[in-house]
Amino acid sequence: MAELKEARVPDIGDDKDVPVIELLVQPGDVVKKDQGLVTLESDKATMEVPAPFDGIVRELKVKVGDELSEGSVVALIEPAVAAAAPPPAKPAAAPAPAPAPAAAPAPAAVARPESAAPAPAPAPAKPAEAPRAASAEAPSRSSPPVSFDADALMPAKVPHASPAVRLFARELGVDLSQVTGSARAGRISKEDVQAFVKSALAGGGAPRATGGGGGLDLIPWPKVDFAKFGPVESKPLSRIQKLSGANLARNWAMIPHVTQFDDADITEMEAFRKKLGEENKDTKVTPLVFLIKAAVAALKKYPAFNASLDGDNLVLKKYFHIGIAVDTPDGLVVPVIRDADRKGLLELAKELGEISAKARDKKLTSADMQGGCFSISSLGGIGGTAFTPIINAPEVAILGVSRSAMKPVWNGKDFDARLMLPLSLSYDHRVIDGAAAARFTAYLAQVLGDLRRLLL
Ligand code: CAO
Repeated sequence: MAELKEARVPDIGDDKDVPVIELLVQPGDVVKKDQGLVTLESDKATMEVPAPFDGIVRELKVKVGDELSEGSVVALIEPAVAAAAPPPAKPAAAPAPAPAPAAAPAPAAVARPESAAPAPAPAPAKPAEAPRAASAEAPSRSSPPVSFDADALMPAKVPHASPAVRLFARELGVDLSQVTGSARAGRISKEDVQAFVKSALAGGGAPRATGGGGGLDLIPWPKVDFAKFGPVESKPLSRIQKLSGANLARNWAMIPHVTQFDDADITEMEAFRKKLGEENKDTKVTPLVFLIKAAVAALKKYPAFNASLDGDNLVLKKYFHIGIAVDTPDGLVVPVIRDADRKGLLELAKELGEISAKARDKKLTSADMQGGCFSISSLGGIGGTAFTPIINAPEVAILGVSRSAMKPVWNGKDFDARLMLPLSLSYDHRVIDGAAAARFTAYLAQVLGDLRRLLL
């Protein structure tokens, strides 16, 4: 047999110890240059390690679950010129690793970053991963293959799924090892995760909730032939609707919601807003920017609202990133305005205009929707007097805002006509109690009623 050459992991940026999730070839396979040998999957992307030249795979040096870095040897390949003879069925024994090719640097990996398309909920910080190799050490250029705990590495125990699907599953609290993949080589798709959740909700088995939540023992979803009762048209849900629907259902089912209602007297605020609008004709200043500022002030005063549950701990955030629910033709998305505490009203107004436009033009990236601390859902431009917003997990509260209206307010002697803004604060009752929520909305109303309080 001619000299075997190594196929190594090429430059994969900063990623290290990236797990192999799929073997794309077997010993004996004829491969073309750039053909994928194995698939690696980091938290950010799925990538194939390509064959550096045409040839025959004589030995695979890795197995599913191994963690590789740049330069790790993936396979021994007999180059095509030398490999004219038909390949043996299986190599009898693993040949010793051939010396590294002198020239021929490995070609760049074909990185397939997963879709950065809008996802409705911010990603959790860094949840638990699927079982990984017991040893984190990647084979170096000269080291022999590292041995791993076979039990932790049984291929069946390492679910094949892209980073986006893993993230989606994590957000739903689904344990991927319980999901059967329907795509190529048993790979798990988003649809598989959705089907798993649907079946679980219909009584077919509960998704294992991260943090130990029990499953819902619900009766099956009613199956009705609607066409029996009149003409119907079936329209598929948009991708955003499916994603946000799954998030909303999870959040509604798993978070004990309570909604606190209050009214803020924004008569003076409105006069100031109008003045600001006249002075800054090219920036649309809506009540929402004042709400963002007031929410930041309330979050500073009541830090439990600027927090997330992490098991038995409450993670209190020292930053103020505010999610804004934006209605788009394809469904609801929640881009995040970062460091809202450091921005003035006009800067917030400008940014709000930009993210709303970006959302409606479908240009939001997943990064634009991550890291939120607290969300605001404003239906004030449309109407309504109150509603119950659903908390955007892992946040613990969300402020709903309805349309302001002139109302008679008793001043002790007479009724005054005041512009009142309805506030609806939904909160996670595991973290926040009713008294704290009432204080929070009362303080919000105070700030909105007298913006000088923002200076305190
Ligand atoms: N009371 C009275 N008027 C209000 C108001 C309120 N609370 N909030 C906004 N308005 C007015 C604005 O001043 C604006 O008036 P002009 O056109 O005369 O200036 C008009 O209503 C429209 O405002 P807007 O909706 O364009 O702007 P916004 O900053 O208030 O909101 C955005 C921006 C992106 C949040 C909003 O467009 C949106 O998408 N809202 C829907 C959010 C949603 O769907 N939430 C539900 C989630 S749960 O399913």
